[in-house]
Formats: sequence, structure tokens, C-alpha cells
Amino acid sequence: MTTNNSAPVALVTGATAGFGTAITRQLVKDGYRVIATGRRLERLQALAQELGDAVLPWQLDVSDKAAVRALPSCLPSNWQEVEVLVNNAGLALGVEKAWETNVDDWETMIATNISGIVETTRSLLPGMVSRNRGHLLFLGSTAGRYPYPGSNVYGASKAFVDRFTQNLRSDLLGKSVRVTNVAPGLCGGSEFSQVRLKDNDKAAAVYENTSPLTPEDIAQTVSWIVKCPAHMNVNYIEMMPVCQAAAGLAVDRTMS
Ligand code: NDP
Ligand code: 8X3
Repeated sequence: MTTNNSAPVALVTGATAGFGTAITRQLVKDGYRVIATGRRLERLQALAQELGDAVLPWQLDVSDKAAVRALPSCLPSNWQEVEVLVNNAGLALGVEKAWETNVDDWETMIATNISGIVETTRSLLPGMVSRNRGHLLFLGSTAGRYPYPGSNVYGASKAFVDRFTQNLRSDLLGKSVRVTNVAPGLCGGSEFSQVRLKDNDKAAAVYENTSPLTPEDIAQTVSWIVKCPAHMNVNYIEMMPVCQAAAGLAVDRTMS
């Protein structure tokens, strides 16, 4: 496959699995050249093999501040003008109650889901502002809006995404740089629950007897958002599968 060197450039974090892989495939289909990033280089290389020169595999740990800060100047010169940044890399670790969790897991979530997106944004946003052109997309979550037991730091990190995107919009008023928080609920077909629960059977049980969202649903949503007319900014979009809903507050009846 030959690549058009003037095609716009997107950078996707966490392109080695799940949403990031599906978003990379979709953006290439939409005519973008995609810098596909993540820690597992062999997966990125396989994606480049599949999609051709339109994909630049780039090993990147978003919690490695030095690597993220160096990114704009390290990229090959014809890949440096990133127009779309998809801040997708993220994870949940554990479902224990707050007093039982492993604090190292909390720190990993903060380093990835909060510091990671802060660093990638700070690294690539100045270029977008100077070109007066760009789009920052973030993978938030319904967990950022609705509490549930065991969500503690994960949900709070996604609430950070929500407010960060709103505050970026405020800073960017007057610039042609768009900002969107994409907030899905239950979504299968990714490694999310395996990473969270560290047990394949428990991970499979999360989706038992459900029809969850799919990574392709997320990728098509991202594609639609990016293709919206330049004067239109999708601030926040929340999606759930039909089989899921926020279903009320819990009441303990054993305490009175
Ligand atoms: P996956 O576990 O399938 O993918 C997560 C991706 O993040 C992987 O590519 C992983 O790559 C990457 N990643 C994790 N840590 C780092 C790091 N330190 N540096 C760089 N990349 C990292 O999960 P999903 O595709 O399901 O999730 C993608 C995003 O969507 C996450 O932010 C998640 O919180 C969010 N989300 C998921 C939902 C779901 O139900 N699945 C629902 C709502 C939101 P590697 O390990 O190779 O670095
Ligand atoms: C992923 C959705 O409900 O597992 O962000 O927190 S949930």
C-alpha cells in the first residue's frame, strides 16, 4: 500500500489492543496516517504490517515523562504535525474496596490515566495551537460520571478526564483546536477486564449474557466526531450498550 505523505497525521496511544487498535484501523480507512503507540512494539509492528505505510509504529509508555516530552522532536519530520491525538491508553486495576486495594495499582492508574494524558497533551498541544488546527480526543468512561463499588481511583481518574477536557475547551476558546471526551460504558472485545481482574474466567464473566459495546463501535464514534464539520465540537459523548443503565442509588437496610 502506498501512502500519501500529505495525509493528515493522527497519534493514537494504546494502539496495541482493544479500542486503540480499532481506532487505528478506522482512522487509516478515513485517510489518516497514524502514529500507533503503546508499550508492546511487536503488536504495533503487526498493525503496520497489516495497514502498510499509513502506520508508524512507535513504542511509547505514556507514564515515561521524558519520552513523552521528547516525542514531538523525535518523530520523523513528515510525521511531526499531529492533527488528531487520541488519548486512549488507560487501565483499571482491581475491583477491591478502597481500604483493601493495592496502593501501587492506584499509582499505576494515576500515572497512566491522569499523568499520561496530561503529558501527551502538553507535549502535542503547542504544535496544534501554533498551526491553529487540531483535535484532542480522550477516552473517558461512564465510570467518570457514575460511582460504583470498586471503581474508587479508576472512576476518579476518568472524572479527571471529564473536567480536564472541559477546562481545555475553555483555554482553547478562540483557537481551531477541538476537544472531546468519549465516555463508553460496558465494552467487550478488548483486554480491559483481563488487565483489571488478572483472571481470564472472571474477565469473561463480566460480559456473560450481555451484548456489550465493541471496540469497532468506539472507533466509528471517534471517526464520526473527527469528521464533524470544523465549526462543530462534540464536547462529551456517552455510550452504553442497551443492556446497561445507571439503575439508582443503593440503600443498606442492615444498619438501623
Ligand atoms: P485494553 O486493555 O484492551 O487496551 C489498553 C491499551 O492501553 C493497550 O493498548 C495498552 O498497551 C495501553 N496502555 C496501558 N498502559 C499504558 C502505558 N503506560 N503506556 C502506553 N500504553 C499503555 O483496554 P480498552 O481498549 O478497553 O481501553 C482503552 C481505553 O478506554 C482505556 O483508557 C479505558 O479506561 C477506556 N475505557 C474502556 C472501557 C471498556 O469497557 N473496555 C469502557 C470505557 C472506557 P500496552 O500494554 O501495549 O502499552
Ligand atoms: C470501563 C467501564 O463500567 O468497567 O471504564 O468502569 S466500567
